[in-house]
Amino acid sequence: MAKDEKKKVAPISDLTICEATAQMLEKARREGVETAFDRAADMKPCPIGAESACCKHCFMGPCRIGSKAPYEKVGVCGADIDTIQARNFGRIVAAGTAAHTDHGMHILEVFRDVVRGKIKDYQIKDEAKLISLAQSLDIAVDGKEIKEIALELYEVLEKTYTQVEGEIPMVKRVPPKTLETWRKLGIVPRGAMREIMDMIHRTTMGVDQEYQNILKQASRTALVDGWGGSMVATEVSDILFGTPVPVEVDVNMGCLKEDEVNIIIHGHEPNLFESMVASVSDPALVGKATAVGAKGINLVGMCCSGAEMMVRHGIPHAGNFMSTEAVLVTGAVDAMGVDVQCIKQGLAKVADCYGTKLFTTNPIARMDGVEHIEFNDHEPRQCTDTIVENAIDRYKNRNKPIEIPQIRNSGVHGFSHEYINYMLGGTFRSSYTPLNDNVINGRIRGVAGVVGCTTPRAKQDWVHVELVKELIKNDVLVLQTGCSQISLAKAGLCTPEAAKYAGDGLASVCDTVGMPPVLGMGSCVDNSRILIAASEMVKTGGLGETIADLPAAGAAPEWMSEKAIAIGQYFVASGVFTVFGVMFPTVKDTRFHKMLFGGLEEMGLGKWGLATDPHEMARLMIEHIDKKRKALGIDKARERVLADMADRREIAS
Ligand code: NFS
Ligand code: SF4
Repeated sequence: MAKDEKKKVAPISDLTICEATAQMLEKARREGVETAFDRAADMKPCPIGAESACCKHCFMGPCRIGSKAPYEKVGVCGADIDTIQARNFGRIVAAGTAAHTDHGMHILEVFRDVVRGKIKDYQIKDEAKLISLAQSLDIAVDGKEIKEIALELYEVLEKTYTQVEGEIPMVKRVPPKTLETWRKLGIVPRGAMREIMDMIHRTTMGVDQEYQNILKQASRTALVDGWGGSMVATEVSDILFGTPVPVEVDVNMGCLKEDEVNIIIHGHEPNLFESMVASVSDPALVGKATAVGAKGINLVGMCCSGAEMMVRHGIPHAGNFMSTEAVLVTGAVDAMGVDVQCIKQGLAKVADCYGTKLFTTNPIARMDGVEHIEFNDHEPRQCTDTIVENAIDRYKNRNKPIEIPQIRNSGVHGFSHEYINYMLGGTFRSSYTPLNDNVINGRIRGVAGVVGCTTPRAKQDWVHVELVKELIKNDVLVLQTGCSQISLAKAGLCTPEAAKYAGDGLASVCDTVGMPPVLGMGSCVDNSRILIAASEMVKTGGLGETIADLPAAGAAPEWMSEKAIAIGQYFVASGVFTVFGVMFPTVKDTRFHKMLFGGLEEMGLGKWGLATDPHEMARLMIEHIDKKRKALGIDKARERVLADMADRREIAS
């Protein structure tokens, strides 16, 4: 696979700040192995598509109408730029929502079959969470057996997906005033299947041609993701596999071990990974590994299921989305098992070059030329044991030189919203009051969710890290999920010691509690934990009546997935100012763009922002947080803190 000489070759230092990934990209280049970084350099994004100024919803087109003001050009059917952008946006949201809700529905089915005793390989791990979730949904629990409560909970949660009329169950957790706004706007979700079907229907040729109305449905669809599909995925996964509590864990490629059988699970649904944990702990399989000379079996995660296993069980994590090909270049990965979402087809070729055994496992996600071992929740070990056997076989026959970047970064992860409650409130009076108090007194200026992907369209990890450094320096507490969390973990900011990079106020809170200034909460579906934390802050009092009142903001600095847009839109519809990096699929100055970037806020929701530079992104977020503090009348408290600091300096001089 010699590289085409004419291809543009960017210096690796422009592509990533992840040293391990950079080292592997050098090696890949030496060995003529191509990755997404190379393909991105070779593929200029289509400028019309990038601005969402084209439509292929029927075959009188496809129509490219371009983005020239005053936007008079229309499609063959007459659709204008606002209709076309809104329809494209609605479909992106529907796709992202479908991914999260299909995942959630699958986990819920596993839960049902565990409760009914049909699946024996998993059990209910967190009964306390099961009971508190049931109570939060008004299910009576007194005098009932766990099984009975669990079945009732299943019946209620299933409505999240299948209900055709009414409101999804989790709206009970939404602050009343926020819910009132949604009701007024007619965007309370009915059920995921209904909303996604509606979204796809109304965006076909010749249906909804009013951008405001299309956007309303996009919000409704996104909300059924955040407060529906994703939230159920998180809550039920916690009940089945355990609710995260802080755990010290290592990330980066140095987690691979040259003298052990290395297995990576990469994907999104935790059940495959949970079964793999059981497989690699099986003495019979460990015996087989040692019999071929390995010291043991080393299981490592990547991407989102990896992030979930990291926060739940302290399983090491090798890297985020833009490192999934690079990690194979080590030659040390004996097998990689994948399930759904964010699995590059390019992995197949790289795995082939290094003799890594790559397996697809999910019936909806096969890959051309890649061996498929179907994962069945009723006999999960069949699949994961086979992957282990194959990995051992590959270890025995390793015939490629191995180069593992010796970089490991340790940090503390696993801050569920329940744990934040306990951590700040103490065992006996666990509540969000201390968090709110610290926001009100100005030690914590505000809260930011920094989440999302990495992409070859931005220098990997750089935008995440620069943004978060600036936020914490300005006393903004950062909550993290997904690939972003791994970027910060690699930068060493997920340790309590990282409080030294925070401003005085945030640092003092971190020191008192012993927490990092950056709290890792898990995978992308675990963004629902951030929604619940926001909801708790509103309910605790003192910070306004809706999520939109909170001094809070969100960001996905290096996003690339449709899922990220769905997440962004549910944060915006929940009232949060959400800034994306890289690019945004709209034409600036169109009515649709203005509605996303401002109009929605006037309706009582949040709004979008765009900034490619991390410092500009931080500025926008902090400005918004300060605006909210002012509206709450707590900006003066912060000035007092600054005056105290000045006083101290005076005393010192
Ligand atoms: Ni989220 Fe997870 Fe990563 Fe982006 Fe992909 S792994 S679901 S989509 S790339 S954060
Ligand atoms: Fe063109 Fe209209 Fe068909 Fe879209 S729906 S491809 S704008 S004719």
